[in-house]
Amino acid sequence: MTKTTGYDAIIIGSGFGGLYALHHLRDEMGLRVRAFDGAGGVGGTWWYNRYPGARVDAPSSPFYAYTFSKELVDEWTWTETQTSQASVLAYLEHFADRFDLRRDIEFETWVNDARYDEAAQRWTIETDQGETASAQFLICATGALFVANMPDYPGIGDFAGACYHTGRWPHEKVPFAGKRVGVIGTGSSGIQSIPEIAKEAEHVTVFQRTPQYALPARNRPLTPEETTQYRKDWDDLRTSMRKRGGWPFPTNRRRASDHTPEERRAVYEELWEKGGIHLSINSFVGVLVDEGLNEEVSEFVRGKIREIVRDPETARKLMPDYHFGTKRLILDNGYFETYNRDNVSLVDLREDPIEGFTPWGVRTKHGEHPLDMLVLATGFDAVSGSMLKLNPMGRGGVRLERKWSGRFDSYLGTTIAGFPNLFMIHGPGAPGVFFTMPLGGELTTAFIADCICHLREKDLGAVEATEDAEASWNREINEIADRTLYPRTNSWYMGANIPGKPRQFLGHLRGSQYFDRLVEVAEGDWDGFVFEPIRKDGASG
Ligand code: NA7
Repeated sequence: MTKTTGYDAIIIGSGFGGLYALHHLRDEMGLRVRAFDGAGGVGGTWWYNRYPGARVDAPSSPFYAYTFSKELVDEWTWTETQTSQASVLAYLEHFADRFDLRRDIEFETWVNDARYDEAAQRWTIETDQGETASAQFLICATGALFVANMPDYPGIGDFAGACYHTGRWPHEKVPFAGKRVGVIGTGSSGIQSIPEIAKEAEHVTVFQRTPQYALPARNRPLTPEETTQYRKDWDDLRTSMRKRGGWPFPTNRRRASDHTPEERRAVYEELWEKGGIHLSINSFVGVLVDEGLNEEVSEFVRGKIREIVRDPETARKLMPDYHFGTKRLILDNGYFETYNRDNVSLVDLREDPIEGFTPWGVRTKHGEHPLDMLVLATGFDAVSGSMLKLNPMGRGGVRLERKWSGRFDSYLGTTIAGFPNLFMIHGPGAPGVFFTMPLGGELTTAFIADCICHLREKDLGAVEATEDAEASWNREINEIADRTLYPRTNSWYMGANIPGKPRQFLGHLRGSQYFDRLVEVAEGDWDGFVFEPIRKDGASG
């Protein structure tokens, strides 16, 4: 019989969220904690997403980092304004070593199953290493962008060349020299990797389904003065991030109607030159709400694409036609310029769809595209995908895939009715990518920790969200999203990138308000939750 090891908490995943949860629950709370990760090292998404050109595409160095430890801020030096994947991974490795986390993480160990035992008020997991473990609490830090979306083109397996998904990139360097490379997908991963691949490959053919807005990242080295300054101001910056949706600096409160079209144009120009996400968050109030204003910014970016791309036919194919900012905003390093190279061509899949694959290339409606290598930059089954891959079994033997067959219900984005003592970090209904994720993970963990303390102090065995709380949470996040232009676009925020996935806004757009709410619930009467006493017949605790 397999031996089952008992813990207070089991954490699945060792990315930003899982590593912090392990540190906090183990070192700050003194719980017995074990973490499991299928990967060979820490990093989560950053362990897998190693494609050429991979960088943080949100407010980056030094803010895409843990905020809680001033010592950590002081001892780690970021080198560029837009952090590379290698730097993020090195940082997470440093974090794991600094807080001695690796000894409690089992790498290369997939959690194949997780079941709740109602009598024991505990979760039991089984791994692909034949191990079983149980714990009162199951913390799912399984990643918002983890399950790779593999395009289901019939016959794709007929292609005989190498084929890589950007989210599952090999650890060894992939040589492109002398190769004809096809890239399917123009989200962040495609747009970041295409310029890098084009520098080396003989030819790159980009297969584009949706043209995208991308803003120049204007990546540059961080100066020693900037580093000294942010370290000095860290406490204030941290407070500011918490108050401003994860972004530390005040954003402009200008109203578009107070300015002439020429003045507005000058603002867009200035922010375009500044680079990064400024054009999106710092131009005028309401860019993601007001359709007319959004169209003005959209047209400004289209104009920039027309200016950059020399071939008018290629520029035409690159014109985005959705509302600016309603798909994940992309920060690029020479993406549009890449189309001026002789070795890059663009296939617009809307006019020229893929019809089949041969051992030596792709066949579209209008022609053959001989290829040696395929890069699938086709994204992820985002936010809900990793939880459904785990597919835990909750109360009454109900699997999550049954519960979530029509809608990804959660309460506060962290708990699910019918799944007692289970917590998610960045689950559906949480801000996730709409708030700087490392800080979001810290704040979510604080809520989970408060909940665990409450159970311990009151001698309770289990906590569970109610279905009513889930229903009102669902209404609340949709009401917020419906006031914006986001739901009008087919994006992974809406689940629209995966055939058959229920359509639902998967995030919470007001991160600061969301974290206020978590504090309110924890400091109040745990509104929306029911607690069970420790069952005398069980083995909780
Ligand atoms: P994204 O942003 O989901 O982009 C995936 C891209 O792949 C996007 O252009 C998709 O087109 C395209 N796609 C997906 N499936 C297909 C098929 N079947 N055929 C053709 N094209 C397809 O994923 P990324 O990895 O780039 O970025 C994910 C996040 O990681 C990003 O937001 C950052 O936060 C980091 P679509 O637009 O759906 O028409």
